[in-house]
Amino acid sequence: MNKRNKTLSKKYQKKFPKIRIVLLGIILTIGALIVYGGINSLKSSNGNYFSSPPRNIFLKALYSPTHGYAYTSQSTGTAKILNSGAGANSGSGPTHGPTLTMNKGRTLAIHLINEDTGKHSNHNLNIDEFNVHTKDLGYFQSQTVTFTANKTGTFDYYCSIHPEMTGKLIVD
Ligand SMILES: [Cu+2]
Repeated sequence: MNKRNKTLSKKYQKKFPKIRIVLLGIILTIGALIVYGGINSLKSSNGNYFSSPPRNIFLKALYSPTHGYAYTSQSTGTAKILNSGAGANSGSGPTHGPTLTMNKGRTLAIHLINEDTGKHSNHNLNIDEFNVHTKDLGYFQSQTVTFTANKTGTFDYYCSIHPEMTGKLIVD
């Protein structure tokens, strides 16, 4: 090794000591894991990857003495809601949950929370055509289901525990 190479090698070692290389390796690994997890979380329940950010819908499952068990809208998010569910209907009897409208190809994230302060019953949410099924949520539990509206039509969402809990999803 000539003198010049020796100095270069020393300089190199100073600039990139082993510990830094190890740290860089760790950081790159963590970065790769984050990217992988991110991509995986973009996969919706019916197997499509999102091409655009999901639209968020917040639904509450609750019990009211006048309307019984029902879904109501917690916040409209960016999805269009044609009616506001319980409370919009006057009188008593079962009420329909908010009607959700979506353009085909968009991804929907439905956030369901059980706010059944009246009965503390379990609730779930299903849309068979899009393979959407939450678990049975206990009082104050919540779950988000995400799916891509990849076919047009009018679809029912419902709670399998309470037949009167239904609502419509329109994809056009
Ligand atoms: Cu229910």
